[in-house]
Amino acid sequence: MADRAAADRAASETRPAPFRLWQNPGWGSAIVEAQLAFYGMPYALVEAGDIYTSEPARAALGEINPMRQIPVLQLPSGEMMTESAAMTLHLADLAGSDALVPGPGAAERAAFLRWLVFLVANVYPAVNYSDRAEDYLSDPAVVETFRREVAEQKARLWSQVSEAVRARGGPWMLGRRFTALDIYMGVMAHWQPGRAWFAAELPELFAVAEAVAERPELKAVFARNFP
Ligand SMILES: N[C@@H](CCC(=O)N[C@@H](CS)C(=O)NCC(=O)O)C(=O)O
Repeated sequence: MADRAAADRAASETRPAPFRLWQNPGWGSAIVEAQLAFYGMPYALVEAGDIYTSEPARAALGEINPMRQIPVLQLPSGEMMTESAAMTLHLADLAGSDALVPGPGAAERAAFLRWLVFLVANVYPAVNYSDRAEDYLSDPAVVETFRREVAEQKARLWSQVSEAVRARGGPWMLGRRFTALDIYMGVMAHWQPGRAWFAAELPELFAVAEAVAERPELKAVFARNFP
């Protein structure tokens, strides 16, 4: 709780904050919040509300993101940005740092880009389709079958990620180098099919998720998002 209070204070003390992040604790916005904290960039948190169940919350979010998804990040220029992978690359540029995003000359660069896009283009949609199958289908009779099959596909996708991580030998997603991919893993391992599944089925990925939440620069953000 002390960690959580410290994170809340850190986020709200600087007014006006250069960055504003529309978020809900534990959702995909945590991936971006962790990076803002990592770089020491002052930010304010805006609660998006339960956009799964509340139409007013969805409508309000729709004003700034037609996808009605979080994260949404307001940049110091006032520009609104969506898409966590784009934010990941842009924040590294703004920070002038390769601490989370291997630079063009780095040996890990190609793999970093590959798996960043894989996570947001393949795994993340499978999360949305299985969590919210009923919103994507007009025929209620097929919802459960669709949900189950997408969940199976998601498990296969995670297995692919896991094989790549195992081949690199750990302790992080890309081997010895810590990157923003580890932050993605630390957040996404909290989602369905759940931490017990990751621990039992894909221990390499679970180990990354456990370790990232313990990193001193990220501990407060993870404690706030996953109390
Ligand atoms: N491609 C987007 C995906 C964002 C996303 O799907 N966010 C989820 C929350 S974790 C969401 O807002 N879902 C609500 C919806 O899709 O209706 C990203 O990487 O930022």
